Amino acid sequence: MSRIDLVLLHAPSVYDFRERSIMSGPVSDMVPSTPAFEMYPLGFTTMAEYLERHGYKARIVNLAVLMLNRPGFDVEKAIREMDPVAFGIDLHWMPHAHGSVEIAKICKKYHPNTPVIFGGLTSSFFHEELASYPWIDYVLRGDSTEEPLRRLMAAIRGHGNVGDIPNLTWKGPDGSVNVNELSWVPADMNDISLDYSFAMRGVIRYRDMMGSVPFKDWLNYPVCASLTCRGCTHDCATCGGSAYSFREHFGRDRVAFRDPELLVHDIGHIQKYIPGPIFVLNDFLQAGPDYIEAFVKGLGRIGLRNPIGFEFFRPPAEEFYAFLDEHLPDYSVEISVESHDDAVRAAFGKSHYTTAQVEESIRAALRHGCKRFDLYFMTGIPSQTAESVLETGEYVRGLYERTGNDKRLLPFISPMAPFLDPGSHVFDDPAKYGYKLRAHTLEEHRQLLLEPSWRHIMNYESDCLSAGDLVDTTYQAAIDVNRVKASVGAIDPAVAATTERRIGEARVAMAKIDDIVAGDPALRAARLEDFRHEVDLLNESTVCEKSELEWPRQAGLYHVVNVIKLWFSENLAILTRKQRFEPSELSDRPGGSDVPKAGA
Ligand code: B12
Ligand code: SF4
Repeated sequence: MSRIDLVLLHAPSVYDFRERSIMSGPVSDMVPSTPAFEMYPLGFTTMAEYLERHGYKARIVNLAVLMLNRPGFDVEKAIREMDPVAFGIDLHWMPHAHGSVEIAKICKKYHPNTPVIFGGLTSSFFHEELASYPWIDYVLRGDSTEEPLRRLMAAIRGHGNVGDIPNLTWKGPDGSVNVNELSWVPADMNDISLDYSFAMRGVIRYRDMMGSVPFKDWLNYPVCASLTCRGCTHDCATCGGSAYSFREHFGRDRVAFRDPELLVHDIGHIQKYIPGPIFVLNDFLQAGPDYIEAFVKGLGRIGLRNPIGFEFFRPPAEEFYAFLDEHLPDYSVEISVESHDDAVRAAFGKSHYTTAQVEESIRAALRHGCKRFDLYFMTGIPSQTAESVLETGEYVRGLYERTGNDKRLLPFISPMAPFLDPGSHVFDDPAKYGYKLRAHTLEEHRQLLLEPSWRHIMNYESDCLSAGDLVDTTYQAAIDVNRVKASVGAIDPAVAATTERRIGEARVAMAKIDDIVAGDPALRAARLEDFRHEVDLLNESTVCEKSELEWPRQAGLYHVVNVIKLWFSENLAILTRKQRFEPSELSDRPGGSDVPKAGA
């Protein structure tokens, strides 16, 4: 049996979240994850696939999902029993600042000589601080690390010198931190593959259903993502993935697109195995008319049956929706408009469209077969006041009236939380945007994540909206939007009533936590502990019911047959030793010396 080269570990936001009383609030309500932020970056799949293509064995272990789904799951034991050549841990999103570093400590505790590699956008921003921790040996910077990672794995195997690897920050034998040039910034995304059958093969190889799923409820709601590009043409002030952030911190001055034919192929591949909705991330309209035509016609050509959803960074025009309607039987749209107020949206960095244009676009989409239109509002934006947030409910009521109370329209509101993105305009120059930062370094953010409620965890305060007002007005606006949706029949009245009750309870809990924090510090831990069970019950689906985000889906015989085919081919490969993997639960111990040659 051969040894695994790289185990990619995804940590929960806070490592020991199962033992702590933390009222995370609505921070993850708009994404499929729970507040543990258990979803791993899409890049885990592209890196693992790339390594395998070049002769290395890689495995994804989603520790966060295992901790959520198996209450008795022992993280230390699982890591102790692994024995890869190297560990890779993502710190892509800032909310993983605590969990990722704690997992690195455990890796080093049981495997002091095994290299620990970090990567992701947040790692790229805090690379020197990360590499100065004793538990982290390497940080790969930038948005495209597949090839630098391959070279690093080769160097770890003794082929090549770490000093020559682009984008690498590394610790020398004397503990010094060395920073190589950030020069690996591919102009396109064509040399990688977002292949979901890789994750499914992992399930078959390791007989481990749970360890590689993207998020907790994925088996019930198998939504898949497809990535159009890396980088962004827009420059929103609070976004750590804006044109500015990519240029200043991640070495990219042009967006890297995936060829539309390859994207169509990726989606065709998903449809073969998975019945769930497919979400096309990053607005493909950024790529221009030829790309748009090739992509949409390509989807029509493969006869796409899965529901497909698109994220747009500006409201499309009527002809475009008509074009989508002509080629796609089941499409949905989402736009983050942030605020109904044009001035607030402009302060956010989205001055390139108006509310009136958004409304026109919604009506056009609904006229042309759009199955569902999700509209996102946000609180905590530069210049946004409490009054402005509280106008949202009324605005949504009027919007429904102007669109014939169409139930396919679904607005949501949530806070910009828990953090302002590192590397965004607002993080780099908070005063200019009317913010005060409560944390600057990674270590300061790690400590904030242990605070007892999202009000205390947040790394910023706006001059226009105090932390207390942000919490209160967000909850109130969420109640208002929820009531409007129920009144037009866009959501079930029972679901709306549950949401309203939960928001009410969340408000009471937040006030109680503030009370505990303001009280005797000696009693704080015990009083929070008494409160833990209640807090845990309030931590999911606060400002809306999670299922409201879900699009319908259906598994057919076609998918079952293809999964069975995959099962047979993968097992046949194992039996004929084309690929040799240990089908144990989480034990990757090597059983012999048939380690493959590093592809260098
Ligand atoms: C698509 C997207 C999502 C998708 C994620 C899909 C997925 N599973 O990856 C969804 C919509 C679910 C999402 C959710 C969130 N997102 Co988001 N998202 C984006 C977006 C629009 C594009 C990301 C992208 O292009 N990724 C592609 C590249 C960069 O990443 P990748 O291929 O996955 O990974 C490569 C590198 O990052 C690196 N890498 C990553 N991990 C590792 C690990 C190792 C060991 C190594 C070596 C390398 C490495 O190498 C990979 C391969 O080359 C960006 C904005 C932007 N323009 O970038 C925001 C962005 C990344 N998201 C952001 C945030 C804050 C979030 C949320 C925390 C928001 C929230 N509060 O709910 C959640 C977290 C979800 C979770 N973990 O549960 C911020 C991050 C800022 C920061 N530094 O923290 C961004 C920058 C902007 C924003 N505010 O939306 N997001
Ligand atoms: S918020 Fe969206 S549109 Fe704006 S810069 Fe970030 S990724 Fe681009």
